[in-house]
Amino acid sequence: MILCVGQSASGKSLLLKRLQNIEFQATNYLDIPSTVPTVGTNIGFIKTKSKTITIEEVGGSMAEIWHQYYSDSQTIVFVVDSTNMSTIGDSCVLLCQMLSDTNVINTKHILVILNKCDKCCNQRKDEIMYLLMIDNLIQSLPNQQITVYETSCLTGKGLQLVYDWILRYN
Ligand SMILES: Nc1nc2c(ncn2[C@@H]2O[C@H](COP(=O)(O)OP(=O)(O)OP(=O)(O)O)[C@@H](O)[C@H]2O)c(=O)[nH]1
Ligand SMILES: [Mg+2]
Repeated sequence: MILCVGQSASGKSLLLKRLQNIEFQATNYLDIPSTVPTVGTNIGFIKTKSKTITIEEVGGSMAEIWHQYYSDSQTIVFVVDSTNMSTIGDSCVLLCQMLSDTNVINTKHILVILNKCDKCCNQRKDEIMYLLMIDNLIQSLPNQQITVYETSCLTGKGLQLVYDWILRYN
């Protein structure tokens, strides 16, 4: 099972919808499926020719109980709204808390998604990574493989990479 966490409105529910409907080659989706804030959890299934992978989102408003789901997850996807500078500090704290949880220390593969890269903004990927202290985390956690991708669930950018990562490690 993949656990998908991240702050409210970072784009987890839309990501789940996109991953279940594989048309990543699209440079621009025509549709933007509606989402509502997830209260509790939201489960999706990614079907491939050989297997079905379960992905479980736990809403951002449930951050205090994310830790209850860590031990059941094979991999974790942490979604960040990379365009919201007012929440990036909180995302950093939540990411550090998650990575220091005893049940996550054995989770080898973690994917950090810098979402909403379609939005007009001046921040560059390395600046967001600096604010999230990603390089420090990677150095301090040599037994875990932390991957970072930029995505847009609006245009589809980066979703193929996410999909390939999920298939590789689940
Ligand atoms: N511009 C842009 N908007 C996005 C993107 N991904 C999601 N959104 C929008 O962001 C809003 C919140 O998306 P959700 O997927 O509901 O966010 P969430 O992380 O599931 O939020 P919670 O369930 O409350 O934790 C919605 O209006 C989405 O359409 C993106 O890549 N780009
Ligand atoms: Mg949601």
